[in-house]
Amino acid sequence: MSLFATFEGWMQTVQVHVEDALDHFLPPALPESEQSQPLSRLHAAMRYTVLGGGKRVRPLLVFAAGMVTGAELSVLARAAAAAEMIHAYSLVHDDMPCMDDDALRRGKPTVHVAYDEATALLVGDALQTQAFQTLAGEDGVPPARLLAMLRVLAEASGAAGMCGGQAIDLASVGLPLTLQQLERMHQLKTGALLKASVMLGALAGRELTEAEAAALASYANAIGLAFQVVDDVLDATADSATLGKTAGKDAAANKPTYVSILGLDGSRELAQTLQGQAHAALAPFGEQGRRLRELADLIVQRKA
Ligand code: GRG
Repeated sequence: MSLFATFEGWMQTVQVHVEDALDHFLPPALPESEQSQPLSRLHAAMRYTVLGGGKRVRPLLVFAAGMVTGAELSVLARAAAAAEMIHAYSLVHDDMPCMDDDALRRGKPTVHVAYDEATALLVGDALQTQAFQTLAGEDGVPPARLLAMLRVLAEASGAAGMCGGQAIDLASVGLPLTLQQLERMHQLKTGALLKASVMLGALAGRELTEAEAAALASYANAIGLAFQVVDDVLDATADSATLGKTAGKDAAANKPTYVSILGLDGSRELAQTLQGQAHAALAPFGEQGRRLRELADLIVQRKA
């Protein structure tokens, strides 16, 4: 996959690789014979959840970071599929009535609506373990490196990352959070998995120096926050058809957001500042950091 293709061409190539990898690593579609019916329904619901939708931002970050360290495409495909499975599981659970209670995701009925609540719960559980099974099956990196990759994904997904952030989010409805508290929540809820995607891609290739690892972490922190700031702006300004999910939910649920604290202009300014920080952090990587730089731009300029 050439570094010198256009960004759009590179993105399309990555997205095809990722779609193939997800199709391959998800449990297969089963015939609906009587004996296999419950399993066939679970497999179908997992495939409904993951395949053919979403912007694939986390897989793109995995592949872009892999270009910095010259990682093999097959290793990146597994890591990207694993990160996307964790993300997809979090969306399924987040949409359930006991959490954010939403009926629309990626332009389709959410899993508990298309199937039922118990299936949605199981889809999330099974996708989470499938992610680790997928990554653990990699034999193209040294075992110690693979262990480090598994740890990065586990830490980002669990109580110290996404689940912890979700707990803070659920407890924050109607509360006047400070900017610092809001930032902490998002660092965990969405930032941790975005950062893990960058680190997974980088770990898939050559050894990083400490300074390089710190530079990548700083890039990842900036784009993780920028992603959320832009999400809040879009939630307040775009329509549901464009977003493929219910727009205006945060205000309706009385949730603190960047827009509620900084206003629209202040939020847009912050997103641009974070974009600048992300670019600056990539300086040591020169041309190898090009795809990461372009992804930072995409995250800040996206319209959905
Ligand atoms: C349920 C454990 C658990 C965690 C849920 C990530 C998350 C935590 C909830 C998602 C809620 C939400 C809509 C957050 C805003 C930012 C975000 C993660 C948006 C969805 O990610 P995108 O825009 O979605 O990358 P696609 O569909 O493009 O993959």
